Amino acid sequence: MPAAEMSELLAAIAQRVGPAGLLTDPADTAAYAEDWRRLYQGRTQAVVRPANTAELAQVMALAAKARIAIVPQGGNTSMVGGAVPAEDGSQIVLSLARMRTIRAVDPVDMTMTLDAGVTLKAAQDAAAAAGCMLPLSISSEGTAQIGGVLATNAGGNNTVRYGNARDLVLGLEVVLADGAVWNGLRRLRKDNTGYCLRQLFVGAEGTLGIITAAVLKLVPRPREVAVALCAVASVEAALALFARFQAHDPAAIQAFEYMSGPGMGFVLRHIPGASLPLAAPADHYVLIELATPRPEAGLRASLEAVLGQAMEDGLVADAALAESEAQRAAIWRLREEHSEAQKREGASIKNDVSVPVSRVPELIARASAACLALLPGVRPVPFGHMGDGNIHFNLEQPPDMDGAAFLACDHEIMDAVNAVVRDLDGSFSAEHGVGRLKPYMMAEWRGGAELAMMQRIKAALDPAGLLNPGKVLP
Ligand code: 2HG
Ligand code: ZN
Repeated sequence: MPAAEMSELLAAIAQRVGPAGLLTDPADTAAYAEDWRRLYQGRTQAVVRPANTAELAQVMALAAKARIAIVPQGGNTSMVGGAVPAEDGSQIVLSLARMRTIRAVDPVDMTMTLDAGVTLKAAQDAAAAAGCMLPLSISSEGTAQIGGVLATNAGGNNTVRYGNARDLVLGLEVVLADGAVWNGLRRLRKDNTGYCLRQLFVGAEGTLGIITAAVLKLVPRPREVAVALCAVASVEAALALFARFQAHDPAAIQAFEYMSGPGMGFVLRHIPGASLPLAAPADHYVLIELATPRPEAGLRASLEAVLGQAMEDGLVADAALAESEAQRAAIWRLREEHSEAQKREGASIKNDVSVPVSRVPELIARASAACLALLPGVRPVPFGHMGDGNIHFNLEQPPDMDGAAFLACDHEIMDAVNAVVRDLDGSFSAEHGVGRLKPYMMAEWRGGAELAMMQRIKAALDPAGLLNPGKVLP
């Protein structure tokens, strides 16, 4: 777009959103143009930060008229470059960060209605203050915002029990590519009135419309929570332990997370204050969280019983049970700091993949062998949500290799892992989405009728291709 037209557009936008709503100084916009992993250094002439849906809708109408592309952005925690603008400076970033009102929490309906820019942590806290729980938990929840969490259909630690973000959405408010506002903020448990439009926008990564507010389902707040960190004999032992907890009391399992020895080692090395509450480091770990809203359920005794038997049977070598909220948080921190610790260790290639739960051991064994054959010295760091089959099969650079040279192998490594995933009936993206990193995989994995339907939906809702171009679709 010629400079004169761009400054005319920005002046019109400034009129609608005021000085607090528009950043154009490169010093202010730089942070919005780079992703958390630093895979992409984009450039943008403006970051627009509307204060409410009405302002945002006006911005979208102006952008549509000027035919300028919009990149919606929440907490900018994408692992696949889903919220970065292109390098050529042709796209405007639309930040939802100023839209952070919690509109209502209703403990009878068990719902909350909130703006897209509320962080997931703030939403969880508001639900807890009303005696409920928002059962979505991800490592980046302090920064990630509801709009992004929904646009990417985030999964996280509690999927094993409550499903993904998609399963928690009752209603949405969405601003469309032309600036029209769809108010679908219904909070009904039953509503069969035609196509389920809200689910189109969940997981579309901002390519079909901008989510500006949502109604989310809440669940009863747990009365008892029991957490343990275990050293387990192998990935197979971790799976066997999961099966035992399922047989014992499946409704109590709230999280079942796997971690490897190398991943835990990075956390202990790089994260200040992290310490292992076990006698000795191990090659494999499991974090189990049980929770229930039922009174006097005796979860702690359940945990001890299952783990005690598993120790006798040689599945578990050692276990630490949290005795306090502080200990529970410290155990969770060992898991949640995995990404940060891996980043501090060096360059990494991520594979956010899923397979049927029963095939997780095979995934880890075969993908490790495939990557080591391709690049001797590479360090597999598998971890993640074993209870739902989503493993972050990440690779850390060989210690003596240049980081950039390692990252240049990303397609080769991802393709090798994906070949195993495909063989195990899995998916190449379990919870992080497709973003800018993986559209090239779409034709192979979702080609034919499926991709054609996606392209027709995109063309219907965003005919000019102005919403988050270059993401999701090849
Ligand atoms: C997690 O489960 C996140 O902690 C990030 O999904 C995973 O860094 C990763 O690959
Ligand atoms: Zn994850």
